Amino acid sequence: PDMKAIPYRNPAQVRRIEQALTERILVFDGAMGTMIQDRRLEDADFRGERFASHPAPLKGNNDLLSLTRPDVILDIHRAFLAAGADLIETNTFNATAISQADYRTEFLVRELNRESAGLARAAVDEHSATHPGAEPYVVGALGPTNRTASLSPDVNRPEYRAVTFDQLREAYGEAALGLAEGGADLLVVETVFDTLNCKAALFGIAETFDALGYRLPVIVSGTIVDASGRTLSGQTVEAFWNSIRHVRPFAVGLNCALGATEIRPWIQELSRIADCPVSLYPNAGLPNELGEYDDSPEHMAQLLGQFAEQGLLNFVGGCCGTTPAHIAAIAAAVRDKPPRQLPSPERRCRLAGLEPFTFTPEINFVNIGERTNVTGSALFRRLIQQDDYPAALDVARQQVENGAQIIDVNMDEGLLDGPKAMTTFLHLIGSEPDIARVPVMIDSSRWDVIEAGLKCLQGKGVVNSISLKEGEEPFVRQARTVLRYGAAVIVMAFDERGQADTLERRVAVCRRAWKILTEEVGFPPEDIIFDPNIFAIATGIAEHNRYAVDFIEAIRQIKQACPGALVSGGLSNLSFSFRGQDRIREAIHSVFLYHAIHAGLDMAIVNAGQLEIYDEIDPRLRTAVENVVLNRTEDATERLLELAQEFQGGGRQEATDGEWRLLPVHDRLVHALVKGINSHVEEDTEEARRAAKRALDVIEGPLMDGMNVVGDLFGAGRMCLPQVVKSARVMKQAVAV
Ligand code: THG
Repeated sequence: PDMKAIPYRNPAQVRRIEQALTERILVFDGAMGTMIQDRRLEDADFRGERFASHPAPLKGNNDLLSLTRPDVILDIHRAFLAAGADLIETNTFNATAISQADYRTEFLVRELNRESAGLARAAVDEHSATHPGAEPYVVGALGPTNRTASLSPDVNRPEYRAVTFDQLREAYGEAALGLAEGGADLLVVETVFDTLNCKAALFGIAETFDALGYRLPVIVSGTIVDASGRTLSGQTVEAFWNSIRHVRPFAVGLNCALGATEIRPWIQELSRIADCPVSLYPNAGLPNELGEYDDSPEHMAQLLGQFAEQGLLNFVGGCCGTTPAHIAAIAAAVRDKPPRQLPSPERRCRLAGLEPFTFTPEINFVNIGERTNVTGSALFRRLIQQDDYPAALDVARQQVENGAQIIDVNMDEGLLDGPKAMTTFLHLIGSEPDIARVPVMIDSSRWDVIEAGLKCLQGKGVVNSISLKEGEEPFVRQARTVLRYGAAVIVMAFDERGQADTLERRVAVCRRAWKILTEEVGFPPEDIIFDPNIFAIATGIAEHNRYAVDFIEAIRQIKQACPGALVSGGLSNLSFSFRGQDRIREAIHSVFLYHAIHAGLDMAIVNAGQLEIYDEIDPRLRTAVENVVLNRTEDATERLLELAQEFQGGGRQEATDGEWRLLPVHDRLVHALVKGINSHVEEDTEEARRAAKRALDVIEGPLMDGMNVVGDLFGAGRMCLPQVVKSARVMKQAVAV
């Protein structure tokens, strides 16, 4: 079930925290890691007696100190409580099976979390006993692990991942269980550098709450790593928020990486959009050459005090390099400042790739690229069957270049291993920032393929589709799962009796699905997208003549009957009877869209490169098509067939290589490096080499020039890490030549 459906373990305590948040800014503690470092502990401290003969080095396994030097951890908690922290974090930043594997201590994970929560609990209870009226809380810390689910650690194998969604989900579930058992009051998934890791964490935590029968408030805290304002895996702040808001976190925030100075624009952004409390605990500045943090308590307190003044904060604290002195100064600086007021953003379908995509009223129609579909494109099918993934990726890239705002991916071909093909393709897309920019629609009639796809999406995508075809039970189960993965969903107008093909059935089936989703599952209405079936018209069968008009009228009625929901359709289905006659097909699509958008159609799966403008269709053709689409005359189909003879063969070409191919070779190489395009790099490099005296001149000339541009753009925040990784891949290829 949806997280909200499970009760809090301690509802009265949660209400007290919520009340406090309306009155003041709550203060987090400072850094655990750098405080431990200052104690200069030796391997023997980490081992204690219990792990004296452990077969691997243990120095640096800070989380283990909760078992072997609990006195050190307790002292740090006490110091932060004395400094005025309202919330202290457990010493569990690396206490997941994935991170503990470095020390071969995975078997300790549950105990580490339980004991660390217990230590923090003891410190908090001791503090409350001596400070009447104070009620500090224990926040169970869940770090990012040392692996990333959306990026390949190997530039030569962009489809490879060092960790899977399921491994992360299990590891976080186990850690959360230990934290809950040890008495944590809240949890924080922190220092999120890869939102897919975070989504897996939130999934695993939700499963643990299911098993426990209660939940704890969960805070999610991301980390922005560079001047481009993106996470390590390339998402913007708003895309990050869109990708995790399905769990309705208790608070969302930023921590680590940057100091308060550099983080200002990004916390402003988050504060503007998040409809839950906002937290911030930055480092004490950026690390210096020695890896130390230099911002003084006064400096940090002054800046964070300003942020508070501007109404940006609900929680504040410190990350790496912050000491009890920093926390005391910060607590003093925010003490009398009012907490941030929560905004009430409009309810909208908010998706994300690396960038956010919101269905706003200003966007009256959204293109979903249909070409990355093995059943819908002979070319794409051949490329996937032949394992030519680079060329298959170009199909996706072209869709985006041609204006697709979302891309539909379908691997439903009998001879393919669907889950594997979906996973490989989505991993590859993940390494292409100019494609991964947009949200993905996972198109399959197989649930295992859909679920495999969901495990690859860092952003917020769309499941295409679920329906009442097999009855309510699987429908509800699948909808709950989609919600837990954090995707929007297309619901086909399909029930136990089959596909709805009349106006009445289309509306009735959607209305029934809508009631189940909103009342039983708790699915946000704005994330429900109905597809009332676009069927082929002009087939010669009289019953098919009403399909388009009925669809258009169904849009109006569905939007009335299901407030908040969106409507979509697979546009190219409509013109199947004119296969091969692209000009006619485009005219049919364009006329249909003109009327359907007017009736409220929000989006459609289309060939993004082939959308004719309504006003530019030859008027004779347009009238003939309109008669067919709107079913205005008995002989409309025949008339159009006649006209088709005349207009046939006028389809337009899809875009090919850009004009950059006409540039001199130096500029082509620079362009390829900056854009991360490897399609011509080998021949261009060879051409440059032939013109140069030595191969080294090519490296020191055009290639370094290109990388310098990349460096400048990155420094200026105009490129993000995944783009730079692509440039590096092209560079490597060129140097190899
Ligand atoms: N609703 C939803 N999802 C869908 C559909 C829908 N997904 C699949 C499909 N219908 C939408 N996608 C396409 C993709 C391509 C074509 C039609 C629908 C198409 N392809 C050319 C053809 O068959 O003539 C292929 C030509 C080629 O090989 O290049 O028309 O309705 N929710």
